[in-house]
Amino acid sequence: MKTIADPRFVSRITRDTLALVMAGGRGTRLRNLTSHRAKPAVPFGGKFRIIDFTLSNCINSGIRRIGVLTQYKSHALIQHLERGWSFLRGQFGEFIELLPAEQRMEMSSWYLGTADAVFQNIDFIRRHQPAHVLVLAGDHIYNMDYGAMLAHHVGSGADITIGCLEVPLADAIEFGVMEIDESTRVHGFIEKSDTPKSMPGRPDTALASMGIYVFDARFLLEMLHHDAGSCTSAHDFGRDVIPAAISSGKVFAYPFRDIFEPEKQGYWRDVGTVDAYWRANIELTASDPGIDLDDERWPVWTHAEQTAPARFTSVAGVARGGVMDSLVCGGCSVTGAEVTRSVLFTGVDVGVGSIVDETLLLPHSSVGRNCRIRKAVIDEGCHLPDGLVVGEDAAADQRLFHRTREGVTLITQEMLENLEAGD
Ligand code: ADQ
Ligand code: ADP
Repeated sequence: MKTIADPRFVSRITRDTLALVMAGGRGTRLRNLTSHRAKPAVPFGGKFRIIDFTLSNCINSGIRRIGVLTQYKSHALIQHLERGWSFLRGQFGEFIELLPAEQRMEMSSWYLGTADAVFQNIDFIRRHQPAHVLVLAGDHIYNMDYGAMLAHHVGSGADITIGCLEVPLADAIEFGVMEIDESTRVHGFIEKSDTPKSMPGRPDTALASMGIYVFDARFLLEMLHHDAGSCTSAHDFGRDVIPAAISSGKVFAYPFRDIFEPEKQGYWRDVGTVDAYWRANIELTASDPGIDLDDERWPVWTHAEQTAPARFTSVAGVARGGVMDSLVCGGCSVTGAEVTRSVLFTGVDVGVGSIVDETLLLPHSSVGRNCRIRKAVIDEGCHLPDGLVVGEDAAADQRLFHRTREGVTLITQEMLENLEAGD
């Protein structure tokens, strides 16, 4: 690998990079949480939305030319980006531009796979003439310095560099799994195999793709043209483009490390299922949460609503009350209620005599009086009626709401409307 003598080496590469954030997938495994919004727009960690983490990584890495590819139910996502992410307005060539799926005249379909989504924006790439294109997923929670990955890409002379991490073999069926040699060159890549390969000498671990790729811009355009002409392709990076590139070009892996403690793998969460989403949020309430949302060296940007301070009120004659091991955002109000190991997103109310435990209350939801809510995800704007009990009777939770394999109950506004209507 080349030695990097020039101190401006990385900054020059990040300036020559165009980032494309794929934010169009539906995320069907998040069930009803994505019936009205795209997965990247799902609220996370109290005051953020999932896409904030990827966009913050770009900004913090010095990448300031960003296109966001939207498609499925993009209204909430677009609104969030306009409110929170419009500070790069094109001065100095810096921008965050929304690229909605257009039904182009000669094509009746929307984006097919991820590679097609990029192919449809080929003019956008050409216009900005980047040397490198960084393709990112808008639906993971992690802190990553893309500058280090880009430097690795340029240093190794790769056509494509794939971000990768070690995952338990049992989880590997959900990922693209790769085989690499000592020089980190990739020799095999299989997308979501039922029998994923383990790492050499590590039978319980697989090397998974993070679904993030650095492409040499010219190579990307060639690959996309080639893929677009194929009638057998699903036009997907993981299924089609990466395997084809391994035979025609140089593909390298970049092992994902913690930004500040490079000897260990960094924090990364795929919040693609209700269980994983619930778990990643609840983890934030631990004393050592794995990701520091308050690290000034790597801030997470967002659009935050203007709210009053959170309010905790005691009620005469009500013994219980208090909030412990929880995140509570602005505009919340907890009145004579007990909240433990929970995340109260912006503008949440918990009423007198209620107990809330291991629960996510998404923005502007509320819990009435004398409720007992355990291990639940309450969607935005849901108002739980007085006396509701969740998390104690699995059969009832399953009948009235959505109950996951790991026993998390998801409640949405539609489900509550059905409940009121007596369904
Ligand atoms: P998945 O995340 O399952 O696997 P996919 O569903 O193709 O792959 O989504 C990738 C990203 O692109 C997501 O952020 C999604 O929202 C977005 N997206 C999907 N289709 C889109 C479209 N048509 N337009 C715009 N955006 C779109 C991928 C890789 C695996 C890897 C995992 C890691 O394919 O190899 O292991 O990510 O999570
Ligand atoms: P999951 O993440 O749960 O596996 P996804 O819905 O993200 O499910 O993935 C299935 C594929 O279908 C993705 O490529 C996704 O972008 C695509 N997809 C989902 N919904 C739509 C839609 N409304 N229009 C086009 N493609 C979609």
